[in-house]
Amino acid sequence: MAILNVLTFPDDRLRTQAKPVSQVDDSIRTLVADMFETMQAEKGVGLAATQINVHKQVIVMDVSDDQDTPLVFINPKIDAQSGTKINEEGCLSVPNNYAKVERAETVTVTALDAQGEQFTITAEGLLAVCIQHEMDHLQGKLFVDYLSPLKRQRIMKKLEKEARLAAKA
Ligand code: K1U
Ligand code: ZN
Repeated sequence: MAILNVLTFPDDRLRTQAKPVSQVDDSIRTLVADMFETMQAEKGVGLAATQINVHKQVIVMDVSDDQDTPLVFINPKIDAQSGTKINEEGCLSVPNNYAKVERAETVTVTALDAQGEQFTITAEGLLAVCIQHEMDHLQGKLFVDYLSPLKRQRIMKKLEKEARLAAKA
């Protein structure tokens, strides 16, 4: 297993559209294992393959308190959604920045698991937020895209400055 580098906003590679997985094989299961290790090392509750510069429709997630309920979504599709709710969001690709984003309150998603088996889940709360956030990543979209241009620009300048300082150190 390996801890992989997480791309940081405004890296253009985060804007790549992920392609569907044609076969869930051992190379995908290795990717999934590496993504879980990376997510846990970065103390996140979700991770999309886009964030580690792999442009395949693969998401890992664990929103449980004890981090003992791993979920894998391959080629996810939203079948239904209802309601709206505003939640505070963060992102491992936009470190140390949080903002309120409006999303569907409940979503029903169909995807493949790590064995290639199809499953359907209806989610609400943090799981619903996280599913929508990670599915956005696969489309090259970030939570900062829901903010005003001014707020987005401020976050971008701050992260660019931090990256410059880190490169000098
Ligand atoms: O996509 C990512 O970068 C992971 C992201 C998922 C997410 C969590 C909550 C709302 C939207 C998206 C994170 O893991 S953010 C950091 C985090 O650890 C966290 C945030 C909220 C609750 C619990 C944990
Ligand atoms: Zn994110």
